[in-house]
Amino acid sequence: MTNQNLYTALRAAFPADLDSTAIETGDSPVALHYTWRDLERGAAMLANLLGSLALPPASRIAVHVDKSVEGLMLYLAVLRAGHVFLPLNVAYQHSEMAYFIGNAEPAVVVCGSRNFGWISKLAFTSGTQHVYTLDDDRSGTLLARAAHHSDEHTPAHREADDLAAIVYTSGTTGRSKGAMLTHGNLSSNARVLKTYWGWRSPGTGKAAERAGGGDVLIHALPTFHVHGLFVASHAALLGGSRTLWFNRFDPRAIVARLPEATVFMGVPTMYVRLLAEAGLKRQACQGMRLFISGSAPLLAETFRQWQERTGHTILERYGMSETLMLTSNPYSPESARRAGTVGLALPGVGVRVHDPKGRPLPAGEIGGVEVKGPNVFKGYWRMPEKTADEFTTDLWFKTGDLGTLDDDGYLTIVGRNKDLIISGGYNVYPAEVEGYVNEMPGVAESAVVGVPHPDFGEAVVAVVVPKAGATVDGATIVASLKAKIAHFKVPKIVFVDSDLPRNAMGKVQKARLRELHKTVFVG
Ligand code: MLC
Ligand code: AMP
Repeated sequence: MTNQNLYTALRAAFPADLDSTAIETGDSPVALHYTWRDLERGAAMLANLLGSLALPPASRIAVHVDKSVEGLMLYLAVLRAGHVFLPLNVAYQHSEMAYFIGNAEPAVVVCGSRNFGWISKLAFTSGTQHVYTLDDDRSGTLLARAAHHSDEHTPAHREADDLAAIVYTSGTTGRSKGAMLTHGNLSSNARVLKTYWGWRSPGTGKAAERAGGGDVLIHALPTFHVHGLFVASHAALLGGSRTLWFNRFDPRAIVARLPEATVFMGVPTMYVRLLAEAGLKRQACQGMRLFISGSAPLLAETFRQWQERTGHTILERYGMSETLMLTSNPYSPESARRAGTVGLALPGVGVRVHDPKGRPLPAGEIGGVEVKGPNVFKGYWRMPEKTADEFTTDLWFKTGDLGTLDDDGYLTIVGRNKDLIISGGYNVYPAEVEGYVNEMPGVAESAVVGVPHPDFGEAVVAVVVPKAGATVDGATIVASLKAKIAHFKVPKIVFVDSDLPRNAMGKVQKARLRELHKTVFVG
């Protein structure tokens, strides 16, 4: 049987000239050039280090590090060694990490050296045997240990159905769920996107030179979520393309490098911030062939402004951690990309819209978006009941998004039937934040909602009701929350009120709160 390990597919796409540049760093003090051979050797050494630990197959390797090329090599090494990559947003703090480590029981944890004290304590207490550090300046114990290992490694044999990664997505009720993604999920989606988005491999010889060489991707997304880790990295690796790599998103630095690139992927907030740069002009984008947006709704206004300023039409696509990419606006012709829609079902992916009773809805009607395909995950880690709840009886996955299909098959996402806020591409579950606010002294109850924000699309705000006789102060609540949870989840404003609007059943009317506060950021 052929080895279905995703690494073997990615490695097969490396260009023949292994000494050509695979990744050039855009924001390190000095530009670093990583060749394809460097990626291959670095990942081999790390895979051999993991091999030396004699871990059981499919051990979870939890990674809470700042973005770096070595972090990407670690991802490749985990695939190669046949273990399961578990990326964690570096903004997560103690209580969030305690849950992830307790739930996933990783065999290895890799964290930044500044977080080693508290994370190693959590990990060792939960039974993890190995904790390494990795910083974004190529320092840390992980690389020091890996340096003693061979730079040759044969990828572990894996079937398409074997686990490659677990990506935690927050739960509407209760705790986060780990979406289990297989080698087959990741490689099928990567192959489809490579073809659908017309990825250009560098190739060799005169024909390739005439065609202008291969794609150059600007990678400025975080690598702890599916957009940056899978969609962007796999596209470049499978395309054998050069990457201009940014550890942080700095719009000015990116505009300065656009003339050298051909593809950019970002969340809508990134497009809004790029538009605020005076240097973003048609000329800077002359060599670009594709701008892709996803992870959150792209405003039609941003779509149009981008067309006017750059002459390019953003291609919007739609996906989820559980399903990878589901739909995309067409690559060609550009005029077929429709603002406000997320495009057509990708090849091999089924998309349908059903009413709450599970009946199919005709074009133009709004209902729950359900999907099927080789990209759809295997289930939630150790949550078989939750997994079963999220699939229909005919095994379509219920995305929790509300949408409508038009006669041409274009999907428009109009809302969500899950209580979720998407702020700058990060998901925030109100119930989780409310749980922390409600525990604070003097708080009787609270409601957390998302309201329009010019930069983040949606911003988190909270309405807090004090206990009788108590006084609470918004700024104190914000400060206490910042000590406990990832800052992107913390409300940008906390309103204090005497009660919350409720319906006849006593349920908090979040729609009314959203309406009440909808202009706080957008005047
Ligand atoms: C940062 N902050 C945010 C925020 N990002 N607040 C709300 N929402 C956000 N998205 C806050 C920080 O907590 C911090 O607060 C302050 O802003 C400055 O932090 P920063 O790190 O300097 O922010 P910045 O670099 O400006 O980050 C903005 C951003 C980032 C847009 C570059 O949010 C980002 O990379 N977003 C992309 C997320 C992503 O990749 N999503 C894909 C998910 S996968 P304080 O209080 O500390 O000052 C998915 C599936 C799919 O959805 O379809 O792709
Ligand atoms: P995540 O849990 O981080 O994988 O986020 C997935 C969610 O992001 C989806 O269920 C959608 O609600 C949202 N999403 C992703 N892409 C888009 C898009 N292009 N337009 C609107 N919402 C999107």
